[in-house]
This record gives sequence, C-alpha cells and structure tokens, in this order.
Amino acid sequence: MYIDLSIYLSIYLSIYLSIIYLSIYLISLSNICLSQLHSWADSGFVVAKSGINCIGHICVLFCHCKYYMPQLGGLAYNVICFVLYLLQLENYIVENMKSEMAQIQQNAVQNHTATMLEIGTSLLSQTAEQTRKLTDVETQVLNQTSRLEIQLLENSLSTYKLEKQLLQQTNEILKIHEKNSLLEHKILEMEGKHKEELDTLKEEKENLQGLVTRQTYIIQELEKQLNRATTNNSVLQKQQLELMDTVHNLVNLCTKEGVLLKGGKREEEKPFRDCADVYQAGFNKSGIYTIYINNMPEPKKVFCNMDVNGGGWTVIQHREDGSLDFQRGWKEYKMGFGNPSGEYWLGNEFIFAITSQRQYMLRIELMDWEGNRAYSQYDRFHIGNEKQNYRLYLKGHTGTAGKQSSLILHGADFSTKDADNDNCMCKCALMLTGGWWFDACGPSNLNGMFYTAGQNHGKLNGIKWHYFKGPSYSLRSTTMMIRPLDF
Ligand SMILES: [Ca+2]
Repeated sequence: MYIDLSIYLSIYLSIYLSIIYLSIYLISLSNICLSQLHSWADSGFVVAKSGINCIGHICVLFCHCKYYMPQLGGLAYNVICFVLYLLQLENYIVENMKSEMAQIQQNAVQNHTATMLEIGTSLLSQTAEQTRKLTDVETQVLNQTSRLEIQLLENSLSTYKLEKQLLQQTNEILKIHEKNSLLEHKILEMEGKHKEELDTLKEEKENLQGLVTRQTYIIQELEKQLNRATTNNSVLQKQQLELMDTVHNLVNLCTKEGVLLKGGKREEEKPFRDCADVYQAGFNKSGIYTIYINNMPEPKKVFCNMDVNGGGWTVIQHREDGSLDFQRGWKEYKMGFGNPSGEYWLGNEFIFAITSQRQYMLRIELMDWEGNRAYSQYDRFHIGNEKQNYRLYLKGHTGTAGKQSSLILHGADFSTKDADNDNCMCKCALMLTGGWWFDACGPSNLNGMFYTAGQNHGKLNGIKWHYFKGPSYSLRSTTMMIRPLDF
C-alpha cells in the first residue's frame, strides 16, 4: 500500500515538473501569439476544451501556434499531444486514486486507530501496573508509618514509665534524706546524753577513787592496830608457850625418869631432830614438843601429830579457824609465825633445815566445810635455802584430794607479797594473798584468805586446793606435816 502510494506520488510529481518546464518555455512564446490567442478565444475556437478545463486555454494556444510558429515543427505538436495524454492520464490517476487514497486513508486511520488503541491499551496496562506499584508503595509507606507510630507510642509509654520511676526515686531519696536528718538529730542527742553520762561517770569514778584512797588509809591504820594487837597477843602467847614448854619439859623429865627408873638403867639423852624422833622416843601423843634441828642455834617448838597414818609427823603448817593472819612478808614466812598449839607457819628456814637432815615425805590433810576429809601425800619433799628462794622439790604424789597434784611437781620458788618469784607477769602473792610456791599462779594456795562457812564459795584468793574442791572453793582446815622416809 505504501509502495503504491509512493509510485503515484512520483508520477504525479514528474508530470507537474514537466508542466512547469513547458510553461516556462511557452511563456517566452506568449508575447508572439498572445493577441491571436485572445481573438480565437473570443470567437470560440476551442477544440479541446471539454474535459480539460484547467489547461484548455494552453492546449488551444499550442495548436494554433503551429500555424504561426512553423519553426516549432512536429516536435512541439508531439510534445503537446504527449502533454495532453499526460493530463488525461493524470485525470485518470486522480480519479482512481481518490477511492484508493480514501481506502488508504481509511486503512491508515484504522491502522493508526488500532495502533493508538494498542498504545492506549499498553499505556493503560502500564498505568495500571504503575498504579498497583504505587498502591503497594503506599501500603508499605502506610505500614511503615503505622509501625513508626506504634514505636513512637511505645517510646512515649516507656518515657512516661521512666518519668514515673524517676519521680518515685526522687520521692524515696527525699524520704531517706528526711530519715537521715532525723537519725543525725537523734545521734547528736544521744552523743549529748552520752557525754553527760560520761561526765557523771567520771565524777563518780573520782569520788570512788577518793573513797578507795580513804578506805585504803583506814585499812592500813586498822592493819597497824591489828599488828600491834597481834604483837601483844604474840607476846602473851609466847609467855604462855614458854610456861607450857616448861611444864611439858618437866612432865617429860618426870616421865623419862619414871621410864629410867622402871628400866633400871639410864640411856644417853639424844635431842629430837623432829617428831619422828619424839614418837620413836615413846611419845605417841599429839601435842607440842621441842626439837633440836641440825645447824639451828636454838630449839624449836613444833606440833607433833602422833595419830595420822602411824604418827611421827612434824606439822609445818596448820589452819583451822582463821584466827591468824597469813598475809605476811618474806621475813615472817622465813622465820615462821603463829602458835604450834593453833594456827601457824613453822618458817621456811626451819623447814629447809629439817628437810636437809634426811629424806622426808610430805602429807597434807584437808577438810571442807561439809566435813569431808582428804589428803595428798608426796614420797619426797624438801626445799632449797633462802638464796634458792626456798624452792620446792616434790616426787611421787598419791592421796584422795585429787588425782593430780595441786602442788607444782616440777618445782616453784616461794613468793610473798614483798618477794615476787612466781612465773606470772602479775604478783600472785598480792592477788591471791599469803606466801606460797606460786607458779602462774598455780592450782593451790593453802596460805590464802580464810573465809567462813557460806562465804567460802567463788573466792579465788581463799584457801585453795584445786584438784580437791575446784579453783574458787576456800577450805575449812589444812595441815601440812612431814615425816622421815624411813620412819
Ligand atoms: Ca610475778
């Protein structure tokens, strides 16, 4: 269809080009035959006028010009005829072409419409696709927006909660501050009260210290008075003892003379070194006897126990009623004090001298406030001299006053309130009273304070024999006595 159309168009163009060419040529001739042409035209001399309206005048012109321009010859005629033919052909073509062109145009319009419809459809489908995509995007955007809104809401909620918590914390902190203030106030009050109490206590302490000082002074005065009284008493007792001794010696003399008279012969008199000698001399009654200890310048009166465990015991310590003060110094414990008829301490110097004569054993008789009796016995006993602080030496413990020995078996020096020879950082003789072989301070002290019945419990400074009655029981009576091992 397009090819045919182009052919027609080319033909049509070539015809018009030829006509233009010829027109240019003939114009040159127009001046020659213009007048003739007009005259013929007026007379109606037109042969080829019908059907060739548009160029009828030109055809007539050329036909008539053959007469007036013979120089044109047969060629011009032929050309004109050919032109006429071409005109007729053109007319035919135009006629034919009208329907075909209409058809072509219609087809073209249909094609164009179809194309446009296709394009429209395509555009519509593309638009629909784009619309769908847009819808999707919009949906996504909406979803995203919703999520963001939800997150925003959640964040707002979290923020609200945090704010609430913050507020609560702030309130609690405020409360704590208030409590702290209250506590500080109370502490200050208490400090004030404590300070007042402390001041009061200090005052009381000072008062008490003053009282103690006064009491100590009074006690010292009383002690002095007591000492004076004791001295007086001792003098009287000494006189009494001397009288009794004299009487005793007289009795002994009478007895001996009686024995001699009875035996019919006189034995050479030997001085008694201890109560064992006395006993072996025939005196089997407990009482006071005079003995002559080796290396001692003067005789010594002692109490001889002739009853316990076969008799012959020289008593070196005895307590029974608390009538004698045992809180004494080194010199008194050295030389002894008290009365052999009652409570007394023989004296470390005498004990040393006796136990230096031969081997001795020691027996300790005890009685508690419930009337129970017990004893501790040692197979060996002697003490060192004064330079050795009258150190204690013991061996072989037996008896009923405890399975363990309450005297220090490994040895201990003698201590008094004015001679601290114990193994304690403290001064045992001052703390526990009396003179004794203290360790640190050890489980016994038979020279401690005498406590009466009912007062004897819970007394650490009493008459103590730990393995018999415990550490704080003060005993009722004690007797320490020695006898030769070979008695
Ligand atoms: Ca000490």
